[in-house]
Amino acid sequence: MANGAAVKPVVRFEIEDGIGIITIDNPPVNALGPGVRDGIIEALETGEADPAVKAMLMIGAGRSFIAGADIRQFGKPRAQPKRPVPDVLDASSKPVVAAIHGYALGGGLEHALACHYRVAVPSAKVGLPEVLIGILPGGGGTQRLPRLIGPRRALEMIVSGRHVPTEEAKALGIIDEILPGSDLRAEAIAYARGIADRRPLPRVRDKADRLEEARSDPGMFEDMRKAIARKAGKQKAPYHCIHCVEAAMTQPFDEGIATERRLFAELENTEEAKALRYAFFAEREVAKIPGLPKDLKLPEIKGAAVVGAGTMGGGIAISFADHGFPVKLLDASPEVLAKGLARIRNTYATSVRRGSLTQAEMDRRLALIEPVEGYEGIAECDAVIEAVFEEMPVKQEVFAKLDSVMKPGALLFSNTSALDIDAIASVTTRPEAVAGTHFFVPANVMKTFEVVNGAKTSPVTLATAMKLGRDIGKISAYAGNCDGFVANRTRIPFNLEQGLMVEEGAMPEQVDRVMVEFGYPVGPFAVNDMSGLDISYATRKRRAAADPNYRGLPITDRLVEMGRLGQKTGAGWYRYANNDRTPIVDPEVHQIIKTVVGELGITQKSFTDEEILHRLLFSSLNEACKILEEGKALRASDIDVMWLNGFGFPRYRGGLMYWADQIGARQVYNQVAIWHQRYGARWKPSALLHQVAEGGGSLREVAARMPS
Ligand code: 3H9
Repeated sequence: MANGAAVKPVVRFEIEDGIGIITIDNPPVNALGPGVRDGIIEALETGEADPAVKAMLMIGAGRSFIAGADIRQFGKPRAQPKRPVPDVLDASSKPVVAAIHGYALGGGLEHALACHYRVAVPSAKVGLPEVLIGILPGGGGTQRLPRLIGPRRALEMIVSGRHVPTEEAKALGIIDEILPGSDLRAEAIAYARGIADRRPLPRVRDKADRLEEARSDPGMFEDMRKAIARKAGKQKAPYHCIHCVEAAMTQPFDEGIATERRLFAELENTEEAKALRYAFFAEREVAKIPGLPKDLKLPEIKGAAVVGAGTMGGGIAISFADHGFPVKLLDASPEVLAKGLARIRNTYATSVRRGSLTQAEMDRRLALIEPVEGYEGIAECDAVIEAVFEEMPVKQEVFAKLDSVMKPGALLFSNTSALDIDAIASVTTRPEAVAGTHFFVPANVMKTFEVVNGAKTSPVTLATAMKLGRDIGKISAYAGNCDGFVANRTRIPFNLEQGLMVEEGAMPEQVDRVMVEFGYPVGPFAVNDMSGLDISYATRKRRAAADPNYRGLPITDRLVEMGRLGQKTGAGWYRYANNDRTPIVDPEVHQIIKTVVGELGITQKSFTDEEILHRLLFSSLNEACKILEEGKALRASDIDVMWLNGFGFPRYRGGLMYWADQIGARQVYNQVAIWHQRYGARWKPSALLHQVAEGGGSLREVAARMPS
C-alpha cells in the first residue's frame, strides 16, 4: 500500500482448543466479495493439513454470518474462486460447523448447508432470497436444501425468498442446535469440540431420505407454478427456481448442481435481474440524506401518539404496535374512538383467522394501543402523528393544541398527503420540531413512508422521522415541501390521464388489462373501486369550487352521483356479484360513459395498448422530472422506491424512472412534446427531461446530480 497501512484480511484463521476458527470479516454484512471465498478455501486447506485441528468453525465477525454473494459484483466480469467453497467442504475430512448470528442468506446459507453442522443464536435469520433479485441460489442451495428439509418446504423457501427465524429453521432441520448466543464464539467452539470425533461426517449432498419421502407428491412443482403465476407474471427467476428444485428430485447431485449453474448463468444478466438489483440498492440509498451531520444525536422515541382514530390513524397505530411500540390513540369523539378500536381489533382478528398471527401475539399488540379521549393523555409522548381530516384549518387547530400540551422536545408529525407543512408548522411555537410523515393506504401494510422537510424542520427532527419510519418497518423517503409532495404529486397526472382517456375512447377494462399486463397486480380502475370512488369526489368538488379552470372528471362524478361507489356498493367502474371482489365488465358503465361523453361533445377514438401505457406513465414521469429540477426529491431512485413500495409499480421493472431509462429519454421527450402540442400546458416537458434527451445520458444518473 502506498501509505504503508496494512490491509485487514477479510478472512482470518486461528486455532483454539483444537478447533480451527475461520472468521469472515468483510463489513458491513460479510458479503462474499473479492477474496472472501479464496480466503475461506485457504483457511479450510490450512485446517485440513494441520493435525492439531480436530474440527473447524465458520463464523462471521460484526453483525452477521454471511449475507450472501456480493450483489455489486453481479453483471460484471469478476474473478472466480479457485474452487467452489461447497466442493472444498464436501471434500473435508474434518467436521466444519457454521455458527450463525445475524443473517445467513443466499451464498451465506449455501456455505452453511455445505458445512457438516449448523448452530445459530435465537435472533438469527436464514434464507435463500436470490429470487428477489431475479436470480436463483447458485451455490448449491437448490440441491442441498431439498435434501435437508424436503422439496416441498425447500420450494416454498426458495420461491418466496423469505427470511426464516432460528426457531423455525431448527424445526425444519436447517439448524442442528440453537445456542444461547451470549458468547457465540465460545459456545460454538464447545459445540465443535463435542462433535469433533463423530464419524461418518454428515454431508447434506449424501442425504436421500427427504427426497424419497417426497416422491409420492410429484404434483407439487406444477401446483407451485400455478400458485405463483399471477404474482410472478413474466419473470423467469421463480420458474427457474422451481426447475432446479425439481432437478434435485430427478437428477443425481452433481447433475443437479450443473443444472443449477446453467440456469443461474441464464438469469444473471436478464433485464429483470438488473432492475431488481437496482431496486435493492435504491432502497438502501433512499435512507441517506446528504448534508446531514453524521454525529447528530437523535432523541429516542419510546412511545408515540396518534391523533385521529379513523382508518388512517388506526392503521398507523397498528404499525407502531406491530413493531413493539406503545402507542396512544386519541380521538375527541368516544364513538369514533370505539369504532377505530373495533376496526383495529378486526384487522388483527383477520390475521389470526388466516394463521399469520397467533392469538397471544394479537393480544400483546392490542395491549400496546391505549385509547385516549383528551390531549392531556398524550402530553408525555415522545412523538405524535396527526391523522385527522385533510383540511388545513382542521390540521392547524390540532397542531396549535399539540403545541400547547406536548412536553418540550416532543416531535410533531403530520400525516398530510399534500398540504403545506410550513403552514401547519406556523401555528406552533416549535416549527423546528414539525415534519410531515405521510403513510400510504392501508397504513399498516404499505411500506413507503414519505418524510416531508419543512422550511424550519431541524436536521434532528428530519433524521428522527426517517429513523422512526424504519423502526416501524417502513422505507423512509425524503420529500421537499410542495403541493402533493413527491408521491402524490407524481401520481396525480396518472390519475388525471386515466380519467381523460376514458372520455376520449379507452374503456376502463382495456386500461386495466394494459396495466396488469405491464405488471401491476391490479388495474387502476379496479383499484379505484376498492378504495371507493367517493373519496376523490369531495376533493374534486372542492377544487372545482376554488378554481374555475380546474379539470374535473365528470364520468367518475356521474358514477358517484348514481350511487356506484365501488366494491362497497357492489358497483363502480365494474359490477360485483354476491360479495365477490372479481370485477365484472358492466355494459351500464359503457352507457354512462357514452352519455357523459355525448354531453361533453367529445369525439372518441381508439387507443393502442402502448398509447395507454405511455400516456399514464409519461405524465407522471414528466412531473417527477419537474420535482427533481426543483430539488423536492433527492434522487430519481427515491421516486422509484416510492412507486415500488407505495403504488404497486412492478418491481421487476425497477421503478418509474428506471423504466423510462430503458425506453430512452429522447423517445420519452419526443412523445411528451407531441402531447404538449396536442393537449396543452399540462404536458409541458420538464427542462430536465429535455436536458437528458439532448445530452443522451440516463435520467436517473443526471437527476441525482441536480442541485437541491
Ligand atoms: C447470492 O448469494 C448468490 C448465491 O446464490 C451464489 C452465487 C454463486 N452484497 O440492507 P442494509 C450492503 S445473491 C453487497 O442496509 P440491514 C447494503 O447495500 C445475495 N452489498 O442492512 C448496505 O450498504 P450501504 C443473496 C450488500 O441490516 C449494507 O450492506 N443475499 C449485500 O437492514 C447494509 O445493508 C441477499 O440477497 C450483498 N449481498 O439488512 C441479501 N447485502 O451501507 C441482501 C447487504 O453502502 N441483503 N449489502 O448502503 C439484505 O437483504 C440485507 O442487506 C440484510 C441486512 C438483511 C442482510
